[in-house]
Amino acid sequence: MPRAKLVPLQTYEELPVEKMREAARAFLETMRRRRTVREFSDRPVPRDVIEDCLLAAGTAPNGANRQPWRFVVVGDAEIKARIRTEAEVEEKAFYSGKAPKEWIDALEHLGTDEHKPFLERAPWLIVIFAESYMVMADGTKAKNYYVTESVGIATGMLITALHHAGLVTLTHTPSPMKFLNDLLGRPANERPFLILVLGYPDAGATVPDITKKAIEDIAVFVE
Ligand code: IYR
Repeated sequence: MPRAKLVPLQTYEELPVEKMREAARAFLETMRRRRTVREFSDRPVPRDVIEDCLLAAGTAPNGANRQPWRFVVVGDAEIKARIRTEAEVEEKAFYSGKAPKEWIDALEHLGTDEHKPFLERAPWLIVIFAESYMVMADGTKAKNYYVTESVGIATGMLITALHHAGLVTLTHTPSPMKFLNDLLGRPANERPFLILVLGYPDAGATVPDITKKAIEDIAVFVE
């Protein structure tokens, strides 16, 4: 059995408890300013910023360090338009009968509908794929582990990185999303996970009047 090669942990930085408190609180305030935005400006966002945010996402903990994600970053106007067209076909079906009434009712306060102009207007769409398995050089398949969890964590870190960089995002999940494989030429081992729309908010952008749960409603401490 090959033994693991372990090296000293050199990157960890401890904070004195007071600084820890300050850091936790400051980050909470930063995160509380994050809002999902549906009205995007068409102002360009430099590619190198996206690359750094993707590298930050790529530091995510994940199953067996397989890093089972693939980010397809679409800035091409024609491809964005095709994604919009196909997504709106799915969304129209969703909103006009496919989705159960209970689901439609749950979305009502968000003001969403089948029109997705942001898919064309935002400067970038990051189409996130989850690699269900790896294909080795000889064509054999190798299983990946905790794929959904891993890609979910990386996506959360990407959203956080983009927010930290002063950009806004929208997590968009047309259902079904299989058309994204064909449109973007992705192989069968990659499953579309979600579309992350990113850019600047449009002038006068509005957001739903919603709040986040309190600590006692999201956590239980067992001490
Ligand atoms: N995919 C649809 C519906 C939708 C579903 C959920 I759950 C949301 O939180 C928001 C929207 C759409 O994009 O409109």
